[in-house]
Amino acid sequence: RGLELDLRLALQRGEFELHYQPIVTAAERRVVCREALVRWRHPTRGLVPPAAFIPLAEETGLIERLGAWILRRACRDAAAWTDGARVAVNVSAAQVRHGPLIAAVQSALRESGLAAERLELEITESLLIEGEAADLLLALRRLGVRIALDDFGTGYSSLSYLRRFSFDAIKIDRSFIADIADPDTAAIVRAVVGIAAQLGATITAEGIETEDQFAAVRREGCTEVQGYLFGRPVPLEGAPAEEMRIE
Ligand code: G
Ligand code: G
Ligand code: NA
Ligand code: MN
Repeated sequence: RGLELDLRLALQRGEFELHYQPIVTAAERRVVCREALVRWRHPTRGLVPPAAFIPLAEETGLIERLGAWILRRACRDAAAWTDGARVAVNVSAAQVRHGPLIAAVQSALRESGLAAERLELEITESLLIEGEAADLLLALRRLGVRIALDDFGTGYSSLSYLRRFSFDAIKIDRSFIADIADPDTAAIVRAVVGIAAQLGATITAEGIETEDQFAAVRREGCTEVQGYLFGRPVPLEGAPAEEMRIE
């Protein structure tokens, strides 16, 4: 496939960039975290969204090198932030299958000097199905990085994962937020907020687009919020023009 060859070349040429979306406190709208979202600046196709190349990177195993680059870039960017915000990096199940994630996290932290507790890895329920998920999460914990359960509520057995693993943050999937005007959905969000509080996890509401949705999640007790209402994923201001090579 043409795109696969392009992807290999893109890794060599450094055509990837990270955009960041803020996660803010519900109380004061203070930025406490920025989620890194990868984009491919293709020479002819323009800005390619991750849905168009992450699955291919996973199938071909290129996700190992791409994932390692994303971690290094995100940690290096965050180390320069003066507001002390965390950086959140998405990690897919295939990425875990294809490569030594622990080593990539360790070297990204070492190289950047970023404090481990400022790195948050966002994992989905599908990653937890992997055989070695428990060992992996334990090893990451020992490094001191934070673990967030992403898109909570969309998997097959969300509650059983909460019982087996411990998380620093739970991100309620944006499908719940889109529907939060419905009293039953609001009741589910309220219950998840209660569970997170009992487990000592931060609760983040994703995909907030309107003031009404923001008011509703605040009412239900969400402490951190993310969505177009607060900011879209954008390149860092004054992002260095110089490219960081992918090894
Ligand atoms: O940014 P956008 O909404 O187009 O992202 C679409 C999907 O791609 C999301 O599910 C997101 O988690 C995933 N994604 C974005 N950036 C990364 C990344 O750096 N690594 C991985 N594994 N997935 C990513
Ligand atoms: O799967 P994950 O939660 O990592 O997906 C993150 C994706 O969600 C990003 O690609 C981002 O562009 C998208 N996103 C972030 N905020 C909003 C929002 O308010 N509305 C919608 N529809 N998508 C959003
Ligand atoms: Na995410
Ligand atoms: Mn999510």
